Amino acid sequence: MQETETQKKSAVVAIVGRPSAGKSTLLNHFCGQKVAITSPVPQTTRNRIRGILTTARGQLIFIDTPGYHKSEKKFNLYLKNLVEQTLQEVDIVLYVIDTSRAPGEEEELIAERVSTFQGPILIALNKIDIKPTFIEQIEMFLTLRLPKALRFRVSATTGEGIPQLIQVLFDIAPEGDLLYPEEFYTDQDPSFRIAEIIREKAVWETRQEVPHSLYVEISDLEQRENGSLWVRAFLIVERESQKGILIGKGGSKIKTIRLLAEKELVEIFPYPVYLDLRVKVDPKWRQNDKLLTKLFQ
Ligand SMILES: Nc1nc2c(ncn2[C@@H]2O[C@H](COP(=O)(O)OP(=O)(O)OP(=O)(O)O)[C@@H](O)[C@H]2O)c(=O)[nH]1
Ligand SMILES: [Mg+2]
Repeated sequence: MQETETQKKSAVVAIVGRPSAGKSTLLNHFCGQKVAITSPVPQTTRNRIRGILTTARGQLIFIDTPGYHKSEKKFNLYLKNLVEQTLQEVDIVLYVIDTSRAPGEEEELIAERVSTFQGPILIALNKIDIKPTFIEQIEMFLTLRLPKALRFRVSATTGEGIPQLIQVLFDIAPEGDLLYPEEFYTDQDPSFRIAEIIREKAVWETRQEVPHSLYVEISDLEQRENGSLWVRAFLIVERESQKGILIGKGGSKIKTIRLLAEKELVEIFPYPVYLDLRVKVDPKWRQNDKLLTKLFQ
């Protein structure tokens, strides 16, 4: 039956999976906007990022989560806890699997956790554009672990298979009112988005150990008379050597990060954003419970 005006669908969908499975890329594709930052470095996402898709059928609210990673380190436990919390709060689980990697111990763990979810579970077999593929092995693994979950072969990069997945998400979503206004595609506040974009540029511009040791803090935000936004942000790393990498020779690296971030922010905000970036060292930030609680929500 065709849904009428009074039978809109509305569901909250958790996007879960291993680090680098393509969860955030998929979220961005669903929303048609860059809502979450992405990178080839595992554990890029550290927060629950909401992205909203509104169509004539209703509204899907996706919650992107940090990659489910097997580790007992404090930092990882915080991220894992966010996934656990999200699984308690949603109507549907979308479990994303990278078909270019063999399912290992970590996939076993997450499949086991997902299998305890009481509601509908859909599986996105992602990165089908990459060859060779482990898809047959993964299909066998899922037949054993999650036999009832519907599977979709998709590519978050090319968009292949995504319309079919969205259609089924709406099919199984409960009826309900829209939770956000139609024009919303995320609920993030501007300072979080700015911090994330700065972090993304820094992750792409540095490798080695810098990305995992970095967080970004916005210290000042000022709307100028000409309408532009001036932002001071600190990039905080754990070691002096990392500070040196981020600053680069004669300040060249931090300048590149600033220019790349400013260029992207112009596309998101209806006014120019000027960044004043500073680099600081805090050797123990990943041990600081108060800070971790504030940062990772
Ligand atoms: N070829 C290909 N690459 C993809 C696809 N989806 C994601 N990627 C790439 O995989 C890498 C990880 O993507 P993310 O979206 O950041 O992965 P994630 O699951 O959010 O990772 P975490 O936040 O670290 O858990 C990036 O380099 C993406 O460009 C896909 O369908 N095909
Ligand atoms: Mg991510």
